[in-house]
Amino acid sequence: MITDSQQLKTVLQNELSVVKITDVHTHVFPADFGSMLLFGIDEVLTYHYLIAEFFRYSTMPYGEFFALSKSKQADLIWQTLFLDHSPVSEAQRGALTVLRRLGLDVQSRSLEEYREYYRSRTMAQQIDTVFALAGVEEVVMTNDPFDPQERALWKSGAGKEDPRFQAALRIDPLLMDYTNAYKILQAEGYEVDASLSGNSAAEVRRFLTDWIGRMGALYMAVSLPPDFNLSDDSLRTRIVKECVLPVSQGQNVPFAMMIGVKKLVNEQLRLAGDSVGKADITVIEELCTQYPDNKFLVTMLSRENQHELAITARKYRNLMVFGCWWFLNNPSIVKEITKIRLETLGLSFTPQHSDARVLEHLIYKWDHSKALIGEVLEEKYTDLLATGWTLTPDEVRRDIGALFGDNFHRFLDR
Ligand code: RAT
Ligand code: ZN
Repeated sequence: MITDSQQLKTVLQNELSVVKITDVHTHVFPADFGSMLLFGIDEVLTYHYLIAEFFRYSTMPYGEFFALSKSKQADLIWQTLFLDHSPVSEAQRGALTVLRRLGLDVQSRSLEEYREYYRSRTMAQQIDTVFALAGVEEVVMTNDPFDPQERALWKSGAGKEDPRFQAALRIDPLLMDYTNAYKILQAEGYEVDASLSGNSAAEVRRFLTDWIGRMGALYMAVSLPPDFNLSDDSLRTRIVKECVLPVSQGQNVPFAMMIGVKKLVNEQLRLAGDSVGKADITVIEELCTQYPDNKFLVTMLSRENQHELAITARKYRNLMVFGCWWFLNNPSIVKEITKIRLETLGLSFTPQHSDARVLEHLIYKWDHSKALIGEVLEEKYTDLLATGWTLTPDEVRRDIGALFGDNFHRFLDR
């Protein structure tokens, strides 16, 4: 039985340090994907979150920066974002958490010393080290069959060896750029046409089913603009209704929607050039109402959508809310959103994913998130104990397990 606040703190810390995390959305890959897995200090420093921050200070022409080698870009970012200014932003702090947890000397401020550490590391060793430090048991990747490099890897049988890496079928091109995507389907032997007529919808369903099977995908995913809706008669609406939803239901593979991205508001920043807009929650209500036998995983990018998203999840058990996505992954906002969700949904959601693009991101994203979620849980358990309710360490373990993976697996029901 937990009897006092000190004991509560200790139990929480212990459980958070041993919980085996399922990271439900990342951009990392297993070793047999070779160069698609980004790792190392230069990759950490050239994260697109940090590139955006670099250009807050630098007047360098964008093209000049992107023409540099990765290590030269990293040199510039280190100088500008770490040496010339104190690294107080969340992404800056993240890079330092990575160095510290890898056992490197943050005080030395020596990028060369950090690079030296990597000279003796293999990719396979680094994967083991990072997973252990982050407390991550498995990650769900972002797997794009429209990417020629990735498509070839899957077809050659890659991606099946390491069970720590689970697949998610990413279908942005199909929904956001059908006029080009259909050509790729055609080249792959699917009988589709530009206007989705005739047998096309059935062929798109066949394509989705084939790729879910080939990857063993846990869910299908797409990132969507703030104005996403299904009330128009666009090709996107038709593909969602005639292809994605039937396959999603038939294969018991949820449809994950990540809503609220304004793509490339500043094209010159490339991957760092996307922004955020407030979306309309109505589309989620409609989907959950009209397709009660479908399962939806949803995260939204704007802070303004978070309360209504939590309320919507109260209405629909076929909706699993997940993560504090991208621009929301700031400590102040993670705490706020996690509180809203706990107060609204109890423990029936998935509070965080890492969105790691570089292997070592797993370390900082989970270190920081675990601490924040732990603080919110401490507050909520303290309020609970004040009612006279009793709590055991086993119950705390159960609750933390639910938040960091069990809810997701239960929702998948596979
Ligand atoms: O957070 C990010 O790195 C974004 O660029 C995207 O990856 C986003 O999470 C996505 O999956 O589209
Ligand atoms: Zn992502």
